Amino acid sequence: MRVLICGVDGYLGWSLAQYLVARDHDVSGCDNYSRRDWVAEMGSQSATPIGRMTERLEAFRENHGRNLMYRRGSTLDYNFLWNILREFEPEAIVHLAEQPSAPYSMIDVQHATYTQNNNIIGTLNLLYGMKEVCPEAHLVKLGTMGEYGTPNIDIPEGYFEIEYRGRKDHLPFPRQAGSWYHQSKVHDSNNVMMACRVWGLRSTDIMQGVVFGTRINEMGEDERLLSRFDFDQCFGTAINRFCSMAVIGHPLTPYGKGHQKRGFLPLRDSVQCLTIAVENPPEAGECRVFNQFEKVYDITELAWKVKRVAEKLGLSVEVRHTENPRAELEEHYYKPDHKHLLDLGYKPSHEMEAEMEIMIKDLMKYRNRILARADVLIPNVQWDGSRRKVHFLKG
Ligand code: USQ
Repeated sequence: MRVLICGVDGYLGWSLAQYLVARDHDVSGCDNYSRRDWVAEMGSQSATPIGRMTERLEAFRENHGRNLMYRRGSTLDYNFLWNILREFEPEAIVHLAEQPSAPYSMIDVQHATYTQNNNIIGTLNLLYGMKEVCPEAHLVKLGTMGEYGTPNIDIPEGYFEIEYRGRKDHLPFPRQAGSWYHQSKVHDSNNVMMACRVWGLRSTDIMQGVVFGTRINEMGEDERLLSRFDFDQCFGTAINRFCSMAVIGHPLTPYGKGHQKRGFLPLRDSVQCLTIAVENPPEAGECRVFNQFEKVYDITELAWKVKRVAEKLGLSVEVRHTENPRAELEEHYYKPDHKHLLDLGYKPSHEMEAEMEIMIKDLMKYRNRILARADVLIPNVQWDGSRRKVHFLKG
């Protein structure tokens, strides 16, 4: 299948390109390197060294025996998008080209409007481009589990049956995001749903949980094929941050009471699930929703798992709760469904601890790169708009 990945230079995009090509798909990609700029703006860098795109493409060709067709450009540039859709004639488009950080979107009004403009307009351009150039293609759009928030009832996959004043319907489940970033994905979901309903496009909206991990098997031993791995307060996700902290002897930082629950999945499962979605397109006009995660965990439980695994590897690790910079429930009910991908053949790859062990061993090689930017680990982006560094909590 011909697959176009928008955002191919990112954490998921670069990994997915390799996973797809190993399964004999023709892969093309575009990116404008925003992720590199955002992380630099946070004063940080990827723990894994990331080469220039020309070096990455060369390594890709040498190791996978095929070219990754690449164009530099932004989804905000409609002419650019229109032209690459014409050039690549994709049968599936995986849209990962968005600003993915909740804290980054909460820094101030400029970062909030930047995030919503980038994400919502980029997606709208893509929907228009598909309508004009390749209306039969399948859009695999990366959303987030965070669109649903943390309601006090079970969360279905996108839609639910509702009875109201004696009548029944099948309707989108309410979305209650907790950051301008997550809210941008809610707006995207609404726009994608409308494009399917009104223009007959086909789409899979992926409500993805928190991803962690340093590698997928297809990267082999060539360091140039590794994906980026961020650990700063904005672009590092919880387990990735905890593992980075463990390798440099920094305390692990569950926020507040630390009983926030989220769905998590390793990088290798994320690319497996996205590929399953690509290979099983929905009917024209359908906007299908998949909840994509392996299992729900409590944040403190994860910090203690990282501590146990790291200590087995000879590291000495402390878990210390900090003030919570976010406005979120710290103890709550959380029971989302995640059946559709399992029904299509998703097989979770590893136990959590085994994946953490791989990560910590990988990160020990890059310990100095994390140490050099250790000051980005403690957050100072507060949900109330202030920029006060959080303190460790007592006891
Ligand atoms: N957390 C801590 N300590 C830390 C870092 C995070 O307790 O040092 C907590 C956060 O407060 C939050 C949870 O861990 O309750 C998850 O935080 P995160 O930074 O790992 O993930 P989040 O901000 O929710 O966003 C990430 C990705 C985003 C994706 C989302 C999926 O950055 O792109 O959409 O995970 S989900 O969380 O299911 O919405």
